[in-house]
Amino acid sequence: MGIYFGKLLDSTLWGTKTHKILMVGLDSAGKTTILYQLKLGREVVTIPTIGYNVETIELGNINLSVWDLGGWTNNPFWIYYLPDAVGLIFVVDLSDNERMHEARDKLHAVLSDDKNNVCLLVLANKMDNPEAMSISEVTVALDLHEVQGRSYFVQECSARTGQGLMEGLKWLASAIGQKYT
Ligand SMILES: Nc1nc2c(ncn2[C@@H]2O[C@H](COP(=O)(O)OP(=O)(O)OP(=O)(O)O)[C@@H](O)[C@H]2O)c(=O)[nH]1
Ligand SMILES: [Mg+2]
Repeated sequence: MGIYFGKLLDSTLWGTKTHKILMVGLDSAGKTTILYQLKLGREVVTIPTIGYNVETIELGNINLSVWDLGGWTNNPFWIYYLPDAVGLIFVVDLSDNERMHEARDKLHAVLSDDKNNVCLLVLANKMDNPEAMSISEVTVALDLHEVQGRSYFVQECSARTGQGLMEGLKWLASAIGQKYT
């Protein structure tokens, strides 16, 4: 919390607020495609992310600094990025039925390492895929009813077309605004 307010003060002095958001999920869920669809407004060709990508997304007078962590490893690298984050985006591939339990385990592992109860946006990606699960199915599969003590929201989206991404991000910016002002 102290680190957060220090950063908030720095950014407020310059007229805009910059909030650090951590984006995690299994490999190939679509995190990097989401990041650049948000930044550039178009689909980009990606390669698996080793390490992270970071971009600043401007939403009115709020800047979201979105950190996209490569999902290829089982190492809990998120622990290094969580302490000064104020929001978490968990990306799940709606068409990856087989690895839904793995996605569930990763989500709950990240949440249990988060000591600040940051706001959680679940981006249920690849809704354009004909095999995509529904929101209610993914809510059950990820055991989201077990999430307690934090605001969360599930947004269906497609990083391919951009559908749903801004709605999700606006919810996150608003939830962060309510929590920290
Ligand atoms: N159909 C469909 N494919 C998508 C969508 N978003 C991403 N993809 C595809 O999914 C694959 C993986 O996307 P990435 O964005 O690289 O996935 P990632 O989560 O960053 O993966 P790592 O960097 O390995 O953690 C790519 O072939 C994308 O084109 C989507 O909304 N719909
Ligand atoms: Mg990536």
